[in-house]
Amino acid sequence: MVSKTALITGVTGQDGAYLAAYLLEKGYTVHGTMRRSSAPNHYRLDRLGLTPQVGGAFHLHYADLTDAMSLMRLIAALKPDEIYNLAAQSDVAVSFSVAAYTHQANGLGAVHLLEAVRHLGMASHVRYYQASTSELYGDGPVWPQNEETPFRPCSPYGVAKLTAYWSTVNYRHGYQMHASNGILFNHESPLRGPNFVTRKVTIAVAEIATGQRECLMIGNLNAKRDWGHAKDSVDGIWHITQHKEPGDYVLATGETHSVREFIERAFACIGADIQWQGEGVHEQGIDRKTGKVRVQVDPQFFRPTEVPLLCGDPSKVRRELGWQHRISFEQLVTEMVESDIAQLKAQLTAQLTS
Ligand code: NAP
Ligand code: G4F
Repeated sequence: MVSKTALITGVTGQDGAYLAAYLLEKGYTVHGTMRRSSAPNHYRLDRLGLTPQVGGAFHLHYADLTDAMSLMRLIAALKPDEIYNLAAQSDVAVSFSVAAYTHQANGLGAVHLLEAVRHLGMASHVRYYQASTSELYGDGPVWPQNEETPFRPCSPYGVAKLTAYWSTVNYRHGYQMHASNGILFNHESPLRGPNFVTRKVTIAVAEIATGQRECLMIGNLNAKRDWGHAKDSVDGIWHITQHKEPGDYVLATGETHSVREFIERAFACIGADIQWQGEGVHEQGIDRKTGKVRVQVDPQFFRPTEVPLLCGDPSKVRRELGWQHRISFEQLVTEMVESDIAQLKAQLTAQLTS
C-alpha cells in the first residue's frame, strides 16, 4: 500500500470516478474536484460506493478549471503528490456550440493548474497527468496513430486540448516538471455519459428490449473509433504517472470499429440481427426477425467537421510501461447493454412498487 495524496480534477466524470476507486484501492488519499450544479452530479461516485466521510481517505472539493484561484487554493492546501487533470468539457459535438468556453476549460484550465504548481514552488516534486486525446489527430490522413503522428485537430474541443497537450510538454521541458500526457483513444463503460454514441446506443437497445421505445436515431454510421474500457484506461493513466521519466503515451486497443458495428453488436446482445437498407440519410437498420425499423439516420447528429477514423498504436506504452488493454470490444458492449437493461428494469420495478 502507498501513502500518497492525489488530486483528481473532474472526479464526478467517468474516468475520475474509476480513477478515484483505483487509487483508493492502492492506499492513496484522494481529493476530487466537483462543480456546483443545480442538481446532484455525483451519481457515478455513488454507483462505485465512493462517499466522502470525516476521517476517511476520499474527499470532495468545489473547484472549476476556469477559476484559477480555486485550483491554486486547493493545491496550496492539499500539497498533492500527484495531480490528474481529467476535468474537461468533454463533448466534441457540444464544443461547436460552446467553443470559447471549451477553450477556457480544456485549454486554459490546464495552464491554470500548471501555473499554480510552478508558482507554489512545487514543480520539482509534483507529478502532473494531462488527459490528452486522440481527437488531437483529427482528420489527419495517417493511421494507426502513434506518438509521432502529426496532430490535425478539427473541432474546438480538439484545438483546446492541443493547448493543454503542448503546455504539459512545455512545463516538462521548461521547469523540469514530471508532467505527462496520456493520449487516450475512446474508452467507455456503464458509467459513460449518455450523449456519447456508445452509451446512447446501449440505452436505446435497453429501452427497445424492455418495450419502452421503438427506434434509435443516429448520426454518422461510418465513423470508426478505437473503443476500449475506462477501467483499463485508468490503470494506464496510473502507470504513466508512476514512470520514472515523464512522457507522452498513446493508450489504445489497436483495433477500430465503426458506429455501425457497435450498433450491430449491441442489438445482438438482445437477440436482434440488424440488416441495413437504403443509403445516406435514408439508411435504416431493420430487425431481420420482426421487420421493425430499429435504427434511423438523423442529420442533426452530424458534425460541422468529423474525425472519420481513429485507431491507436499502443506499442510505446506496451514496450515502456508493460500496459495493454484487457477488456475486449465484445465484452465492453455486452457489459454496457446488460448494465443498462438491469438499471432500466430496476427503475421500472421501483415505479411499479411506489
Ligand atoms: P466526463 O465523464 O465528461 O467527465 C468530465 C469531468 O470534468 C466531470 O467531472 C465534469 O463535471 C468535469 N468538468 C467539466 N467542466 C469542468 C470545469 N469547467 N471545471 C471543473 N470540472 C469540469 O469525461 P471522461 O470521459 O471521464 O473523460 C475524462 C477526461 O479525459 C476529459 O478531460 C476528456 O476530455 C478526456 N478524454 C476522454 C476520453 C474518453 O473516451 N472518455 C478519451 C480521451 C480523452 P460534471 O460532472 O459536473 O459535468
Ligand atoms: O461518442 P462520441 O460523441 O465521441 P467522440 O466525438 O469520439 O469523443 C470522445 O472521444 C474522444 C477521444 O477520441 C474524447 F477526447 C472525447 O472527450 C470524447 O470522450 O462520437 C463518436 C463518433 C463520432 O464520429 C460521431 O460523429 O460517433 C459518431 N456519432 C454518430 N452518431 C455520434 C452519433 N456521436 C454522438 N455523440 N451521437 C450520435 O448520435
